[in-house]
Amino acid sequence: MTKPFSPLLPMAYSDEVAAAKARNAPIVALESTIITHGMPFPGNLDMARSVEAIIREEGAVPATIAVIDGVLHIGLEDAELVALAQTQDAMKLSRADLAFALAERRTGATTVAATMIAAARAGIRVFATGGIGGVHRKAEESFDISADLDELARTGVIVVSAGAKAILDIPKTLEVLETRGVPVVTYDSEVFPAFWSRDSGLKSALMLNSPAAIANFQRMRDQLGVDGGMLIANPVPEENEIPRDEMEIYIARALDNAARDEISGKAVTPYLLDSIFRLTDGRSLATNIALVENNARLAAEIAVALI
Ligand code: PSU
Ligand code: MN
Repeated sequence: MTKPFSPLLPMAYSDEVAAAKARNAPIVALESTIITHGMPFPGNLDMARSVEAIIREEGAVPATIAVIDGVLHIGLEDAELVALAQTQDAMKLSRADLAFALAERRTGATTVAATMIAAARAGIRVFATGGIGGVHRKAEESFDISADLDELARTGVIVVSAGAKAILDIPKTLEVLETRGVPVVTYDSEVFPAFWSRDSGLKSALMLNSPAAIANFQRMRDQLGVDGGMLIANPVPEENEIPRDEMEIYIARALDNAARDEISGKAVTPYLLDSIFRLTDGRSLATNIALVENNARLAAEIAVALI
């Protein structure tokens, strides 16, 4: 681990990321909430390791981001990854509380929003995740809209995801992204994907089919002075998908369970993912891992194309 980046900001690079920065090599940021709150152990650790390996295979360097004992880590050593994957009480950090965890010397995992903030601070422009948070179903009653959407509007990081999680209201999520001026680019498909399924039933607004074209689009945004992030929606590979009709049955049941258990706030997304994991006998987890791996590969290709 290298020395903190600034005496005031407790931020530390892994050796691998520090070396990559020194030689200006492509780096891909990875979030950690998916490890601590998105998947059970040991599948979460397998996923975290295989995603890092895929990024290296593609010629880029992985930077898994997390807060450990009040230090913002940009890249984790393997022992740190192993420990984080088994941590029971990590905070789930977003824009509101990332600095809180640092100030109070806590341990926490970063969501899409917090990972974007950390990546931008570390000069990393590409980030791979599973699915972003968004507008929840019945948001008109609960007001539950993920801070991920606002972050995409304001922070200049390219986020590669498998679309929006199908537990959300996808049409409303896309409306908010459009309102906030976030480009949503579907990779190599005419339809916007729905995480476990390739087709959300919605047409994609923008489509590009090569990492070079995505890099080129980003360069043009930079030239224009249009800041903020963009969302790349990368459909899960066909052999790993669970079709939408089938997923809807599990999602409806998971939502019923959440309502019965009066789940709210930060607990909603982890609760629903866990509930769906049980309802599908673990099949949703295999799909989840496959789509994150697929996103890591594309993100690495984009990072390489951007150099
Ligand atoms: N995608 C997954 N599993 C997850 C998440 C995304 O496959 O656990 C996490 C991400 O960190 C995302 C967060 O930023 O869920 C959204 O949470 P919320 O809806 O509370 O903003
Ligand atoms: Mn929420």
